[in-house]
Amino acid sequence: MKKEISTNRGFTLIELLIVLALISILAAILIVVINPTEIFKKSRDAKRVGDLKNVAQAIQAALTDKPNLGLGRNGNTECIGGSQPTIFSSQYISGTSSFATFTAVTGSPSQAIDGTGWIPVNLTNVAIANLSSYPIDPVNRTTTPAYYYTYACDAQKGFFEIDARMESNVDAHTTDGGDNPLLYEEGSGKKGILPTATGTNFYQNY
Ligand SMILES: [Ca+2]
Repeated sequence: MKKEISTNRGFTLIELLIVLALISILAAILIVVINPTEIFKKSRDAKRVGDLKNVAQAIQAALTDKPNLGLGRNGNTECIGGSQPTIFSSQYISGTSSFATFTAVTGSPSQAIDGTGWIPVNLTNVAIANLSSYPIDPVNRTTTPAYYYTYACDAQKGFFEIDARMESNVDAHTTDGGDNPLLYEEGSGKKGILPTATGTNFYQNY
């Protein structure tokens, strides 16, 4: 009778320890070569660019479908040219901006697209605009260094602008076709239509 020799031998403790040591050395090398903090920053910046492009395209499509669509609140009084021009933001900002007539939005931001959200444009009955909620910044913080989204509109011209601040991809601040070298801008009002969004005009706590 042929004797079967088992080759299914388990690892010894020493072998396991050696493998674990090798894995930890390789992980340490990877962390040195690839900075995970920077990877996360770039990932959040990619989301910011995508979010702003999506919102701008949704509102632009809605305007094409419904040219009289309100871009602000209260009959557009909170757009530029109205009696209470407002900077809407994805995170609560207290106080006012340095641009005298601009007042930061107050209250807890909502992502609703029915006109009650942090962006006041009501997309509820606009089938062409395929957006389920208004995105907020992945950090969404208004304390220094602040990262949040802002929105403003010019009702008379029918223009709007949505801005974000990049953590790593700061080149996007100057290659977006807008007029503010400190923010990433999207929307029909990003170039010379709305007041230049430098410094605290559109953004606080850089
Ligand atoms: Ca810019």
